[in-house]
Amino acid sequence: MDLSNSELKLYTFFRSTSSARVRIAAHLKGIHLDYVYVNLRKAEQFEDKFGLENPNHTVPVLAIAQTDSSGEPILIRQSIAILEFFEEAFPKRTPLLPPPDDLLGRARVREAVNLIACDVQPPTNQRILKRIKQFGPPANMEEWAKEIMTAGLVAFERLIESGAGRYCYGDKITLADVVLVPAVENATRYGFELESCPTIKKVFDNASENPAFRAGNWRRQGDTPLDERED
Ligand SMILES: N[C@@H](CCC(=O)N[C@@H](CS)C(=O)NCC(=O)O)C(=O)O
Repeated sequence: MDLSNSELKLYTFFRSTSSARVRIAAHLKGIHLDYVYVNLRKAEQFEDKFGLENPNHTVPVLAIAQTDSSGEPILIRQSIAILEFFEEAFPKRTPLLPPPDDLLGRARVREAVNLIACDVQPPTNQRILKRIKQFGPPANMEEWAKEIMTAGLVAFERLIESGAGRYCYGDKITLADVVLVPAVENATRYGFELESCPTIKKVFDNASENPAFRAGNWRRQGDTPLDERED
């Protein structure tokens, strides 16, 4: 598949951690994305128009300005599938997985990615938190989010501590860092104490200095409201 002349559009929301993964990876790889903003605070993900792009009503969605063999527009509607697609479509641009001969390293990175993407983010997604809030006491949305995010990040710390260097796996940035950083930013809003996980803290501090992570950060997006912005 030749992407050299294809426009790539990303449906994104500034505050979305799953969108941030894709924004950061695209910056790291020098892939240009045109952003289409979907305001989750206004429930735009549930509008019919967006439902046609993603029947699952979540961001991110990558749209490639080409059609597939049946003439349908090409859309990728899961962040990890988009990240893997970038790896395979642009293998030479800042690889974000260890090299193919480091099989175990690739598995290590993927297990860290999946811990966040499969075990932490889904039960703390906006639509779940809204439901918890609706249930009311004794259910407590803030506690729910803090507990799940903290437990997941403490487990993440255990997974990476022996193999980490500057980043989650050695001294090169991988998908584990790309997925971790937005998850940490989100978890600290709910009271996760970064100091309790020293390896994550080191990785987070190192990655946060990187221009691609800064550019993909939720505070610096075109749809970040002025009062939540940072330069
Ligand atoms: N597994 C999906 C998760 C996507 C997801 O849950 N995105 C959130 C924002 S981070 C969303 O769109 N939430 C809307 C909602 O909960 O209604 C992925 O990795 O793309």
